[in-house]
Amino acid sequence: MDKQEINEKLKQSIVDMDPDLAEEAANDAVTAGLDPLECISGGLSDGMAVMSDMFDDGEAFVPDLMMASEAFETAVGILTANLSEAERSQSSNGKVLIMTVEGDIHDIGKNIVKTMFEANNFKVYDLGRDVATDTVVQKAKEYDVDVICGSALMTTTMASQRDIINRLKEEGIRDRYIVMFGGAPVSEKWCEEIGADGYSDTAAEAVEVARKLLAAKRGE
Ligand code: B12
Repeated sequence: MDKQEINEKLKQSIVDMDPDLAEEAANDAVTAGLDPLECISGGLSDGMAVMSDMFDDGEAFVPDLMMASEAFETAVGILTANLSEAERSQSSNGKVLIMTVEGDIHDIGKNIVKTMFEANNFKVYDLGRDVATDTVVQKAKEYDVDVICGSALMTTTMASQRDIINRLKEEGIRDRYIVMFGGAPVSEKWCEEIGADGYSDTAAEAVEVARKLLAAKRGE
């Protein structure tokens, strides 16, 4: 099987909501020595984009999405288990705190962003999903992170992103951190409006944005 066929199989496993097929396709990718990150941001994400459109058009429903997510996570688990130790978190580039914000349980995109940071030698602290704003601020201080990354997938929970900024300001520690937000409904304009430092609509670009902001902050 060549790269294109394997990516097509990964995509199909999401559209078919089939964790077994996802496992098989991920193992094919590992055997073929494909770049795990390309498989995640390519085949698997393409499949999730199809499911998103079907959901928006009323052709797929919440249980379908949960099965598709399970297939997605199964494949990501196999693909990332194959990343070398060096590719996983050495903390050499900086420390990142990541979470899905309060009130929001969507974590597929957040997990992809996390994987990209880990693969680029950032130490990542993942707080999970539906994380209280208080917890975000407390953990940022505890782990002394450089970057805070918050994901929101619903227009309603974008407000929790603003809450994070406001809480940091209230505590007088806003300037200590680079704060970046993302998620499907989030835009550059929204990030500017609430006073965040960075935005990206893809996981790969998120790492680049963080790198640039960190370099500027460190005066490099
Ligand atoms: C999958 C899904 C689910 C799954 C989530 C499974 C999981 N473990 O995440 C399940 C079935 C559980 C679910 C539940 C619900 N969902 Co839902 N769900 C989706 C769906 C179809 C896809 C989201 C997704 O995973 N996309 C794929 C990922 C890869 O994309 P992404 O998250 O955008 O991430 C990329 C970028 O945005 C960026 N990025 C992401 N995060 C970050 C963070 C930073 C810092 C940066 C820089 C970048 C970045 O990088 C990522 C990779 O490139 C969307 C539809 C859509 N159009 O988005 C609806 C959607 C988000 N859901 C929606 C709703 C309403 C719900 C429910 C309330 C449904 C219900 N009635 O129960 C619940 C939510 C409950 C809650 N409190 O959160 C609505 C939200 C509407 C709104 N108000 O805005 C949407 C938009 C569907 C719709 N059109 O109505 N959902």
